[in-house]
Amino acid sequence: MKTRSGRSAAPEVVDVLSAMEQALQRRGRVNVLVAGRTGVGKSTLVNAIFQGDLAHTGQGRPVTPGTREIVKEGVPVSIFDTRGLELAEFRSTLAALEDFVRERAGDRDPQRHVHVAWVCVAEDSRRVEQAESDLVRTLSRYMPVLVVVTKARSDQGFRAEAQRLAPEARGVVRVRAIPEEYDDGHAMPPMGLVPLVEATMEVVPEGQRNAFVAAQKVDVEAKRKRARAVVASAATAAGAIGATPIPFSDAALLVPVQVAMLAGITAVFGLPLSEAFLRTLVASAVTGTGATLTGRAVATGLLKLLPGAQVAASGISALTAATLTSAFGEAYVATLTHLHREGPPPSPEQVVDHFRRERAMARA
Ligand SMILES: Nc1nc2c(ncn2[C@@H]2O[C@H](COP(=O)(O)OP(=O)(O)OP(=O)(O)O)[C@@H](O)[C@H]2O)c(=O)[nH]1
Ligand SMILES: [Mg+2]
Repeated sequence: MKTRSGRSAAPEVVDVLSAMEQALQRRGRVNVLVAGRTGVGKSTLVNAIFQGDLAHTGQGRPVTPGTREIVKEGVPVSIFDTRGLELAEFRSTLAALEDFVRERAGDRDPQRHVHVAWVCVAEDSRRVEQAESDLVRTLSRYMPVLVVVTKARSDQGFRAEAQRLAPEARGVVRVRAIPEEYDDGHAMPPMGLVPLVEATMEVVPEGQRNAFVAAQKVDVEAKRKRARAVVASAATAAGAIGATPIPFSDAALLVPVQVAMLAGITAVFGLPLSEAFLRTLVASAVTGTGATLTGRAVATGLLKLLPGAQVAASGISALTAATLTSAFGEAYVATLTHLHREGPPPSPEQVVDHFRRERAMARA
C-alpha cells in the first residue's frame, strides 16, 4: 500500500539479513602489516591485540617470499606477517615486499590497500639497524608506519633513539604484550597495548577505523566511541523520519533504522554478526520474553513494540523519534561495553540475555 506521497505504508517485513549484510559491508576490513626480526614478538603482539587467537590460526597464505597473510573468519583484519629482515637476502625480501605494497596501494579498491605497518624492534636489542630504518622509509611511501618497541622493560632513551633513526615513522610505541617475569619472582603486567591501538586509530584511514576497533580486543572505550557514532547517526535518521508529516508510515520507517542501528553497533564491537543473533536480539528488545522469530524477516507486528514504533503510532515528533532511538541505542552500547569490560568478548547468548534483562528492568 502506498500513501499519497508515494511512501510505502507499513511494509510487512523488515529484512534482518540485509541489515546485517549492510552493516558488515559498511564496516569493511583493515590490513595491517607487522614486520620485524624473528623472535621480536610479532605473533605474541598480534594475539594480544586482536580477537580470535589470530597468529595461531595456521601458517597463513604466502604473498611474497618473506610475507604471509593471516586471516580468520569473522575478524575483519588481515595481518601481513613479514620476516626475513636479518637474512643475507634482506635486499630481495624488501624489494619483493615493496612490489607487493605498491601494487596494493595502486588498487582501485581501498579495502585492498595495506592501511598501516607496525615495524617491531625489541627493546633489549637496543639497536635500530639499517635494515629497519630502510624498511620504515620504504613502507612509509605507501602507508603510515608505527615503530613498535617490543618486550619493553626499561626505556633508557631507546624510544627517542628509535624515532631519530626512523624519522618517517608516525610514532614509536613501547609495548609489553605478555607479563614480564623477573628473576626475583615479581612480574610486570602487559603495557602499551591500548596506546598502540589509539596511535593506530589516528593514522588509519577513516574508512578502516570501524574494522580496526572491531578486530582489536584491548580498547573497549574505542569500541564504545565508534558505536556511539552509529547511534548518533541513527538518531538523526530517525529524527528526519519523525519530522515528516505522515504519522502512519513512521513506525514502518523507524523500525528498519533501529534494526540497522543494532546491526551497526554489533559490527563495530566485533561480535560475530549472524542473522539468528540479530533476529533474537531484535525480538528480545521487543518483547522482553525472548520470542524467537522464524523466517528471513521480522514481522512489523512484533516490532511495533520497539521504542520508536510505539511513539510513531501515537503521532511522533522529530525530537521524540530521535530521543527514543538514541536511548535505545545507548542502552545496547552500555550492555556491550559492560560485558566487554567484565572479561573476554561475550558470546551472542550472553549479550542477548543481558540486554533482555536490562530492558525488562527499564520497563518495570
Ligand atoms: N617477556 C616477554 N616476552 C615476549 C614478549 N613478546 C613476545 N615474547 C616472547 O618472545 C618469543 C618470540 O615471540 P614471537 O611472538 O613468537 O616472535 P615473532 O616475532 O612472531 O617470531 P617469528 O614468528 O619467528 O618471526 C616468545 O617466547 C614470546 O613469548 C613480551 O612482551 N615480553
Ligand atoms: Mg611469529
